[in-house]
Amino acid sequence: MLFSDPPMTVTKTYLPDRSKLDAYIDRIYATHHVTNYGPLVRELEVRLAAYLGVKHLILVANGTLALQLAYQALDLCGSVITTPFSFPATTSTLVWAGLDPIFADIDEGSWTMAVSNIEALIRPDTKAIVPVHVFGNACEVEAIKTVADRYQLKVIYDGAHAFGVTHKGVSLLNWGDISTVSFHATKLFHTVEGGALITSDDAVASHIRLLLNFGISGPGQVVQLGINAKMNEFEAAMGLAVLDDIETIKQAREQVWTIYHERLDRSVISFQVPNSDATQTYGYLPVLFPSEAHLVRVEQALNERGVFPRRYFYPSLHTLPYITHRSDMPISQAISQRILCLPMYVGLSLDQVRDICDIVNGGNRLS
Ligand code: T4K
Repeated sequence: MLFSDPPMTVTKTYLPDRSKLDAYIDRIYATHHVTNYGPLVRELEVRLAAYLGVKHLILVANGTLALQLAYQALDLCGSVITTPFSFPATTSTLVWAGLDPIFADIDEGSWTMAVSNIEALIRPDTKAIVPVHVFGNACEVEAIKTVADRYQLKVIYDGAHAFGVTHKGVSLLNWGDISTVSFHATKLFHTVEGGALITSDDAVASHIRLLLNFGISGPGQVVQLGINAKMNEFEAAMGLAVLDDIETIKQAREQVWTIYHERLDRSVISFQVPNSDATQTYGYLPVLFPSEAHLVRVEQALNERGVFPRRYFYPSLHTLPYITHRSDMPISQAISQRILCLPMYVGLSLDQVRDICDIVNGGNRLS
């Protein structure tokens, strides 16, 4: 049975071939243009927009700033309906912006926001819905649009995990007034740190471009409030080199994903129920255990063999100390306590994946 040294973690950053990365970095050395919307950032924006099939893709320094700029660009105030099952950034950015997060509990199978919970939570001051395509699983985008249109609410999708997902054949990131993505080092596609905002609205796109650069429209022209959220050229160089390899990355991850799905015992664990109208990302490998005690036993057994999965997303966000609008979220609470994300990255051998599956499957026998 496997013992992994060095330890096997939930993910491992993909690093492209050094010579390919160097070819992009040589261009930075040739011009000394290292930041402030340089040629590599521009090139990456064009290539990513084409690859993903979206109209405007605006690169920023990280996925958290992408959310903050989205709320600012849509001039949000008051309360916002969001999901309790996500990474803290989904909620913390709302609180940071002075918005009041109102949680709508998730669906038991898809782990995304249950649309049937939204309407009852809408207050006179509610301005938007912020759902998450959690682990890349597409939300019920059509039903969310119906509710949002009925109450004239904006929709901002936190698509941090939704790189490359299509819904009914078109990019999932085209849904909502704005979608955001994270290009953090732990993601399937990354720029070390980074993120992007995606929108089809020309005016919103122009507004975001001003917001991310101090509100400066040209020399001596500060036309609005802004902040520094720029991606730099070295991050773009990494992004361009990773994008060159994206099909290889996806294929390698799909192989790992397939072994997990074939080998894990569904009488021990269950998987997230995928949106049947959408494609997979192969970004994460979350599994749901029957109880937290069972999860902890398996996690310990994996740790003893040098394998370190991660409890994304725990705790449920409605329990965070800075939440003032308290409510019970029984499904998110129960699910967040029972999910473990197993190792999923390029370079993981298929034998290692099989060994991890055997340890997880043996969880019933662990005490
Ligand atoms: N919305 C959602 C739904 C999100 O999930 C996130 C971020 C955001 C918004 C905000 O986007 P960003 O502002 O981060 O762009 C990670 C990431 O930091 C975070 O981006 C991500 N979601 C979250 C789900 O996971 P940690 O705390 O798990 O990172 P860490 O350092 O423990 O790394 C996990 C494993 O990855 C390590 O055990 C080894 C490997 N690793 C990590 C790093 C940093 C590498 O191989 N190389 C590395 O450089 O948060």
